[in-house]
Amino acid sequence: MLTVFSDQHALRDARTELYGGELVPPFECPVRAQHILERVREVDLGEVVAPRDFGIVPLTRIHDADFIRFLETCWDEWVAGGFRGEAIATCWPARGMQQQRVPRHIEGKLGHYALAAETSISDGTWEAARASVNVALTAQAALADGAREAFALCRPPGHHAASDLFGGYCFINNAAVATQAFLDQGATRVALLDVDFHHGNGSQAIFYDRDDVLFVSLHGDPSEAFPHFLGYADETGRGKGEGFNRNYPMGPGTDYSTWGAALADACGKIRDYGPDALVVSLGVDTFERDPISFFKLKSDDFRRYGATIAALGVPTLFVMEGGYAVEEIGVNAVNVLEGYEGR
Ligand code: FKS
Ligand code: ZN
Repeated sequence: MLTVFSDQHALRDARTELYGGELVPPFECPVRAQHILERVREVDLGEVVAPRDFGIVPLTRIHDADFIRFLETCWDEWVAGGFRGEAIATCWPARGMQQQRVPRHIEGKLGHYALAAETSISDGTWEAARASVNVALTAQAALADGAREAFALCRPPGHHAASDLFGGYCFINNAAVATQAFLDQGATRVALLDVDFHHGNGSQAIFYDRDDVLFVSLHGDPSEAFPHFLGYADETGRGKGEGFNRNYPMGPGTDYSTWGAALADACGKIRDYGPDALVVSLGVDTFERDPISFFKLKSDDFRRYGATIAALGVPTLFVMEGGYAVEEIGVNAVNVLEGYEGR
């Protein structure tokens, strides 16, 4: 299987994450991508290529122009504001306050566009996010050119980013942009399967009213896990999109007997939908030793579910999302891809 990877991911190297009331080194760090790439090479998964530049237009199919502009200019505005640390949102348009007006001051803008406070914006973040979405689009183009599968080794991740929101380590929704690219190139239906431990609130929100994308997500129960405010089982889509959103929230301690059964059910929905392409938001933070998650999947389980996904027989684009057990992240992510290839 082809892997697309960009060295420029390393430009996303924030010093701080707000976690447990402290500023700690971010869980979402450059070494994650390095370890995955090393494992891709170790097992000889296939060719590794650098991305092409697709420009801004494919991003504007998913994200608002003012949001893209904010990401592009945030760091410079923050520095111009005279702040010494990294750009962190500290105030929000909460209940009863104005949601529509975008403040002129950078602290107001951060609150308007942030869905959470853990994700600092730092120098190079925008450049890395651009490279990451180009990785997804280059892998998507390989499928459009006839490949049956490809691996977009994206970093930073994307599934929490909505049309005008960043956070949860995400800035541009790589999987959503790639999904839209399939549709813009003539696909009629695309399934987006999100197996990251966290609910893909951004992807869900982006496609919630639509029937040309089936969004299916397996994740930690939002009542217990980030992003906390979306991802419940009764969120099934709206209007024309009714029935085209499926959530499988699961509780602490969930192991493969439960998780695998949810995946089998999810794959049944995907099969019934009959998509032209499948995009997998691939997070391996479902692993038993992940430091910030509460599922109990073992390394071999990743291989098993790769095979389950392959049995759908649909051209498949894997887009890297989360996973923070850094030592095992390469084995776990590549196990999914090897399982998919039946090796
Ligand atoms: C734990 C707090 C969790 C943020 C978690 C973000 C997860 C990001 C991710 C992605 F794929 F986007 F990277 N704070 N007590 O793994 O979903
Ligand atoms: Zn995650």
